[in-house]
Amino acid sequence: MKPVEQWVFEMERTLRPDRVVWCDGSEAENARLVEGMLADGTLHRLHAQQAPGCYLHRSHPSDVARTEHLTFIASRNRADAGPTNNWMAPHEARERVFPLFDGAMKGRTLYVVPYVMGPLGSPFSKVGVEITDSPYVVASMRVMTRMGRSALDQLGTSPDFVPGLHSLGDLSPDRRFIVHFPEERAIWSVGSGYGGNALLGKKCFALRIAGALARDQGWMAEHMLILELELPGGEVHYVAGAFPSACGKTNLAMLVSPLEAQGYKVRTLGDDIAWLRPGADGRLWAVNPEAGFFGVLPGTGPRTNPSGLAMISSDTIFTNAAVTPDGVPWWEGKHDPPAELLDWQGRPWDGAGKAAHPNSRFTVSASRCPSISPRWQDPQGVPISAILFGGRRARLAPLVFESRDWEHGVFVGATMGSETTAAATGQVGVVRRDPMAMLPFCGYNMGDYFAHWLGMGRSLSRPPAIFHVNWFRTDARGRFVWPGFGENLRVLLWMIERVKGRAAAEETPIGLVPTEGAINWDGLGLGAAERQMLLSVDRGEWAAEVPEIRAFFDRFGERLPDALGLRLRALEQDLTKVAV
Ligand code: GTP
Ligand code: SPV
Ligand code: MN
Repeated sequence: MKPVEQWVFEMERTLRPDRVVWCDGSEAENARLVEGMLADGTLHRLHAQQAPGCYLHRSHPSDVARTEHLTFIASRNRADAGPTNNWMAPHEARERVFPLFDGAMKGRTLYVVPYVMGPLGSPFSKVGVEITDSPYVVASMRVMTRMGRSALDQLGTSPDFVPGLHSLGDLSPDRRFIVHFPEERAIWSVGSGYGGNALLGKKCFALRIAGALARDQGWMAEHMLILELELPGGEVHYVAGAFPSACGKTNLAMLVSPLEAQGYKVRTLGDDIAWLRPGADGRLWAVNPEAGFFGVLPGTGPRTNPSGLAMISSDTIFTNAAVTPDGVPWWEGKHDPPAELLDWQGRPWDGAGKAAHPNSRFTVSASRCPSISPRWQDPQGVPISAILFGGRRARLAPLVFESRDWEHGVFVGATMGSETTAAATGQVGVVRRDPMAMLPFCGYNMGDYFAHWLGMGRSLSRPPAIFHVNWFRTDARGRFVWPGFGENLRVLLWMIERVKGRAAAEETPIGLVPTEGAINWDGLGLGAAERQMLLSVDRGEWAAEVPEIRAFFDRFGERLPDALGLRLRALEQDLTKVAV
């Protein structure tokens, strides 16, 4: 028996399903699954002309987003999970969590879902196998990964796969656990059918488990978009960007250039996860391990994200969207609400509250993206010129600034703050530290993760420049000052000019901020006060941030790299220096 068969055989004994199906990823198999889900109400067919090949799924109302408080790292030593992760002793997981799988698939079908993360045949790709009792998860994994026969072929008789055990259980948050074993490279998830909790290739494997592998093997697994920027004359740059959940990765990756006629083009390689490695040329090379997009619906509209909107016009699974009685999906920001609408739970919408769930999402193949780059499946990846960190900050952070060098860039990433969003359950709009947008996704001690970042910089002779952006600054009336979306190109262009050593910048205590003349503001209709606000660095506000950063750093104790503590002291001194 192959190792994968052995594992499935063992799990069957615990799960006791009525049937076992090894998924081949074929069109016919998918059609069968969809038929079954239409019949039992897991899926609803959408409008044949206006949403061809599209389906609506309504998840359980208590299962609508990642649940970070129910997500655990089960390392032998608590310190290896670090202060920012929930830790569970492996024996406790066996005693508390594993019994929830006992008989969990009685009366259900067990699907074996083999999948590859990364382009097929790429030396950087990795195989995972998810066992699940959710046909919705199977259909989603087929879109989000290279799933089925090709994955089994790539695995062959090798034991080198990440096993992921998933059951819907009874969907109760009281019996919901998402547990990662970074030492054994395994995942258990029970009690949720939603997104990152259940599509185990995504955050569980490609970030938390892969991150631990990457630390050991000298590469990086990051919560990053990847985009391609073409300049007039054909020069091409690749940019990776880490923004926290629901903070703009998909939208930036699919940006439609307002300067297309002048030869500035943007293409998409990935919208959520990047695996990055040093190349023989001393540069950092990136691949997108995913094959699809699981993106935020609200805010996806003709002006904000026209490529995204076109991409999801067919062959898309909509989860927790609103819908017209005749089956056209709708969400806030798509266009004006139609006269009659059912909300995300299928109830007639009275116009109060949100019709679509704030974390409603689309699942669609990357190949449907009109702006997809011809290199998105390049087995070697693409060389990265610049890394962006970004948060959602109503105040404080300027539109953009550049770090002074790699080490300073790591400090900028490590000290990121961002307002929480609907992507995870809990309060929305509260500023929290979210280093490198990885707070919920780092599978080991984050102090060690910072050290790994510093070490990666030392292994690159031509490291990317590192920037910080903030599209979300608001005015006194609470409106976004910066137009965002397509206009973010102007910030990308300043960054690329910086990389090429041409654009002007001013030193500030936090890093290099564009001079006002270095950004192209033409046609944006922003007044002098607004431009000034977008580029200002308020020493007092930043000084107030320092104690919060220090308190965060202090949690890591000895595991915090000295360089970061020294950078914080230097920042504090700079901020308190009287300006001359
Ligand atoms: P995850 O998939 O959760 O990791 O999120 P993401 O980082 O891909 O976020 P996404 O691009 O889906 O954006 C989330 C929300 O922010 C959407 O409602 C967008 O409309 C909004 N958004 C994205 N970019 C901008 C921007 O430049 N300005 C403003 N004001 N809103 C934006
Ligand atoms: C995120 O929350 O960052 C997501 C959605 O990309 S999920 O796949 O649910 O994690
Ligand atoms: Mn994400």
